[in-house]
Amino acid sequence: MTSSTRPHQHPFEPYALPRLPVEESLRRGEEFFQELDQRRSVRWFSPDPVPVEAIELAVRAANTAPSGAHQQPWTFVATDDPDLKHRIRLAAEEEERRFYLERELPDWHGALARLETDEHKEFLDVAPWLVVAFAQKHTPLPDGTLQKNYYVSESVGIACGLFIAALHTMGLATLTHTPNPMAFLSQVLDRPATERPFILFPVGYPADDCEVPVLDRKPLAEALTFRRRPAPR
Ligand code: IYR
Repeated sequence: MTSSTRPHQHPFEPYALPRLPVEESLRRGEEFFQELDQRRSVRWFSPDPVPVEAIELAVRAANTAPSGAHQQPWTFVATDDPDLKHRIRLAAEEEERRFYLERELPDWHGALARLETDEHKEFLDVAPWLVVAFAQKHTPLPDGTLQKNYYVSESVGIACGLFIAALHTMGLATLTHTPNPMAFLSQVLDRPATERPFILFPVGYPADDCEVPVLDRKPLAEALTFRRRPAPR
């Protein structure tokens, strides 16, 4: 059966990608990888403004993510309001104080030591934008009922990855910040109970004196294992 005679319940349309010559395809892959390999998570931001269009473009990129049953279970809430940012900082620091100072955290302390993070989250005031990705476990439908969404974390995680990549390609830095617990973000940003905060992204240019910890990426041989069919003899 060819695509044109395949019966459909829902409208379909033809789709093709340009068939790149192999060398061109690999060249683009190399270029894309080299670009992404320059990305680092940043905790020291410049207060310089970032145009709202950059945030819109990054969310347009995120919004192309594949999602379970195409339910697109994300909302991105962006604020450049200094008062809102400060309320978020104060609430995040309160959670983080509990995390760093009050809980028993031997495992965490070991895992996080290299990052030298602490309960102070100045970047939440300094970065010109805070963007919070919310995950919708359910989506309210126009008839007032709730649609159950599938693979919500996977879908929103992929969308966040595209968001991060889009920011990077625009020369902008971010941090995947997850104050724990972060339910306060629903209150401060006035979001419905059908969605939960997923990741808080400060967005801006790196500060002039920004530093990042020296870290290695996992070697390809550890990140990728092939099980290929044996070469013919
Ligand atoms: N939420 C804390 C702790 C923290 C946790 C992980 I996992 C990190 O990669 C970094 C920090 C904080 O933001 O400081």
